[in-house]
Amino acid sequence: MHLKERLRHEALRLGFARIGFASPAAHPAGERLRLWLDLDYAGDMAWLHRRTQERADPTSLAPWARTILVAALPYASLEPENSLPQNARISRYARGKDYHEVMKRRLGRLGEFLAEISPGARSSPVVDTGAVLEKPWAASAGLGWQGKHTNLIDPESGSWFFLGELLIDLELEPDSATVTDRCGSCTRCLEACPTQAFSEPYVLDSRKCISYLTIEHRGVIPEELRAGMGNWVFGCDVCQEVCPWNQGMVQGDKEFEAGGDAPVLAELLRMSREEFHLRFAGTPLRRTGWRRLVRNVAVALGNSGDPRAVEPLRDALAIPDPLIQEHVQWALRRLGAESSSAAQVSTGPPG
Ligand code: B12
Ligand code: SF4
Ligand code: SF4
Repeated sequence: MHLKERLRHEALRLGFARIGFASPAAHPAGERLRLWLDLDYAGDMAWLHRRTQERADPTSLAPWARTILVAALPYASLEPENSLPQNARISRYARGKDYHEVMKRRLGRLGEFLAEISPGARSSPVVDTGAVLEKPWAASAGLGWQGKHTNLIDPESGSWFFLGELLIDLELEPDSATVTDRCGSCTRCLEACPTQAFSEPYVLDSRKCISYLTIEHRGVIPEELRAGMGNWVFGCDVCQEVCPWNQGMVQGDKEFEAGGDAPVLAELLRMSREEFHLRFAGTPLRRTGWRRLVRNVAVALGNSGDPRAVEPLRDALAIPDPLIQEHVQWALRRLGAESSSAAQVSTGPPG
C-alpha cells in the first residue's frame, strides 16, 4: 500500500473522520487574513496579529516541512439539545475533553506511525493555537469548503469536526480534488446569527460573535449584544445548527461527549473558584476561567426571564469583582429587579 493510503488507514483507526494532503507554500488566504485583521475583526485576540506570515505559509513555521497533512476529528454529539432558559448552553465542541489535548495526542500517534513505516521521517503536530490558517489549508487538502458561516463543511458529514495538522518532511503528493462551494443561494446562517456578526457572507466580525464574547473577550460585554447571547455561556452553535449540511446525525468522538446534563445557570452562578476548577478540569471551559464564566452566566440569567434568577443574582452582588458586578446589575435590571439591598456589600461601580 502507498504511504498516503497507509496513513489514511491509520488515521481512521485513530478516530479521524478524514485526512487530506497539501503542499505547503504561501496560501492566498494570507492576504485575506491581513485585510480581516486591518478591519479590526479580531477584536482583542492580539495573538492573531502575530506570526501572520507563518499562518499562511507553514514553511516559515517549519522550513523542513514538505507536506501538510490536515485531519478532521468529529465532535458532534447525538445527545438531545437542552435549551431551557434556566439551563446554560455550552457549545457542542466544549462539552467533553479539551480537543487541543485529544487532537495533539492522536496526531502525535499518527506521526509515530509514519516514523515506523518510513524510518527517519520527521513530523510535527499543530492544533488551533498553532500559527496555521487551518480552514483554508483544510480546503486546499480537499476536506471541504468554507461556508458562508466561515467554518469548513464536509459535504458528507457537515461541519461538526475539529481540524489539526501534521507537518511532514516527506514530499507526498497533494490531494488535488478540492470541494467546490456548495452554499449556493442559502443564507440561513447569516439570518440566524443572534448578534448579526457577519459583516458579509464568508466574513465574520469576531467582536460581535457570541463565541468570541463568551470565550475570548476579557472585558465588559457590550450591552447591545447581551440580549442576543440568550443562554449561551460558552461558545455558540447557532450558525452551524441551522446549516442544511448539518441536518444528518453524525457520531462524534467519545472523548467529546458531555459527562452529564446541561448545567443549571443558578448553580453555576453560586459556584466557587475551587468548584469551577474541579468541575471543568480537562475541558475547554478551564481556559476561560471562573471569572469570565460567571460574567457570562449573569448575562444568561438576565436573559432567562425567570423571576427565580433574582435571588442568586442578588447574592452574586457580594462577589468583590467589578466585572462580575456590572453584568449582575445589568441582569437584575433586565429582570426588573432592584439590586439595592445586596449592593450595599458591593465594592464595584454603580450599575
Ligand atoms: C480565531 C478563531 C476564532 C474566532 C474567529 C472565527 C473566524 N471565523 O475566524 C472566534 C473566537 C469568533 C471563533 C469562533 C468559533 N470557532 Co474558531 N478558530 C479561530 C482560529 C484560532 C483562527 C481562525 C482565523 O485565523 N480566523 C481569521 C479569519 C481571517 O479567517 P476566516 O474566517 O477563515 O476568514 C476567511 C474569510 O473571511 C474569507 N473571505 C474573506 N472575504 C471573502 C470573500 C469571499 C467571497 C469568500 C469566498 C471568502 C472570503 O477569507 C478568509 C481567509 O480564509 C481557528 C484555528 C486556526 N488556527 O485556524 C479556530 C477554528 C476556525 N474555530 C473552530 C470552531 C469550532 C469555532 C466555533 C464553531 C466554536 C463555537 N462553537 O463557539 C466558532 C464558530 C464561529 C464562526 N462562525 O466562525 C474550528 C473550526 C472547524 C471547522 N469545521 O471549520 C477551528 C478550525 C479550530 C479547530 N482546530 O478545529 N474562532
Ligand atoms: S457562532 Fe453564533 S454568534 Fe458567532 S457567528 Fe455563529 S451564530 Fe453568530
Ligand atoms: S447555512 Fe447555508 S449559507 Fe450558511 S454555511 Fe450552511 S449552506 Fe452555507
